[in-house]
Amino acid sequence: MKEYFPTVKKVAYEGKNSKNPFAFKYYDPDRVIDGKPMKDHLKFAMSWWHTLCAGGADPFGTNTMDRSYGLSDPMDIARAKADAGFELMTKLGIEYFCFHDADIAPEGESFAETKKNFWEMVGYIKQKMNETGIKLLWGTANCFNAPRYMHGAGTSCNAHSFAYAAAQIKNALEATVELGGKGYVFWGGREGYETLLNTNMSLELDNMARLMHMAVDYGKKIGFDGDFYIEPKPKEPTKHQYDYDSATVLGFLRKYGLDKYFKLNIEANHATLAGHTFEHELTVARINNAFGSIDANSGDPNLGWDTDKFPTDVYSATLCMLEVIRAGGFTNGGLNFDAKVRRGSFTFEDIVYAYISGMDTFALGLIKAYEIVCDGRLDEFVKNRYSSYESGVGKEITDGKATLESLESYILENDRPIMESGRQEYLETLINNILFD
Ligand code: XUL
Ligand code: CO
Repeated sequence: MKEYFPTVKKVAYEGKNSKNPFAFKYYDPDRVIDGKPMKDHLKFAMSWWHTLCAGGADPFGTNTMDRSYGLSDPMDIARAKADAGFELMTKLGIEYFCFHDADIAPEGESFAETKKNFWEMVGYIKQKMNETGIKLLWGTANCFNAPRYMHGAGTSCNAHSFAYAAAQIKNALEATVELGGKGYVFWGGREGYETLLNTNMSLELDNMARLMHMAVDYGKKIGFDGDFYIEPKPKEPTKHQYDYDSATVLGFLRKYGLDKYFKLNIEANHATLAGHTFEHELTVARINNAFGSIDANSGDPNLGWDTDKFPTDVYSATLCMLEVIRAGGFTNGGLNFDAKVRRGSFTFEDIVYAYISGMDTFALGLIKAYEIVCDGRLDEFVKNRYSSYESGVGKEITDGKATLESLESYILENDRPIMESGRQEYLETLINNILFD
């Protein structure tokens, strides 16, 4: 079989002093941390779309990368993508992948033909999964690219577009079950509005919830036993997206009775676009029992859009992994590199370098996050900071026994509180000491 990454052999862990660019410096898959191998803490996944389909085009320029794999027939290209993807995952030791329906098979002249192409490729991929042991993390339907979704999919003003999205989701969900996936993602890139002047927000949100309920019902019917996820993002491509951030999504899920079926898929770059840190979005998900999965990538402080760059910021990865540890680790979720090489990094080797850098960044993040947990000073500080709630008036407040009257009596007796420092600078130094020792 043709090799797509001929210059790359199986990428191995060689340690931080290695100068081999095709080796891991920190990611040692079987190293046990906190009773679990690194690979099970991290559950890395390859994104089909960025890795095998995206050719480097941007609004001002065409593709810089060959993603036709030297072929012309669309189904041959689809099979070549699968071959290249499984070769890459095998060489990197990546055990999971994620896909949209449109990533794996070409659209046909009719929906029936699209469906035929899709299921042929599902069969092809299933065979490759059986050969390699590689698993599906989550599936999804691309309900944002085609012109039929110009006004949205689940939130479209056009019921025919809504129905088309439903038909796509039905098949994508069936394929997720067929391939043993434990996650199904809704990312609503076109679910929002450009102007309120032409928008019935109330109907659009009710309809989005209707579509999600249909997916939940159908998932039950066909034996989907994983988690549904919403992936929050505030904007891009639509000016205002309904799934703005974790908190907004949680409000939506609760309003429509979907919170027991859905968790969140948190993407770093989407957090940045919402004006939050990655760890903020993860914390909001965790404290609401909605932590599900992660799309790892990074934005750029100088750019206001979704750059989907491979993550290299160890500080951010550490704070992310600290949240993952606090959440008790991944169950059905994992860490999907929703990231692409830069337009100028057009060779196949660049894809390998990109994944190695992302995997090493999160491996180091995991190592350092666990050191922070073992060091204990951070958690101890936070615990002490709130110790006034463990007894006396604080305990009455948290036990729900205090009233405005009882607290007024307390203040009349005790008057002003004695304040203590938040010690932010001390804590920031503590983190740096652990990160850079
Ligand atoms: C777009 C994005 C998507 C979702 C899946 O910003 O993140 O790739 O992850 O549709
Ligand atoms: Co994403």
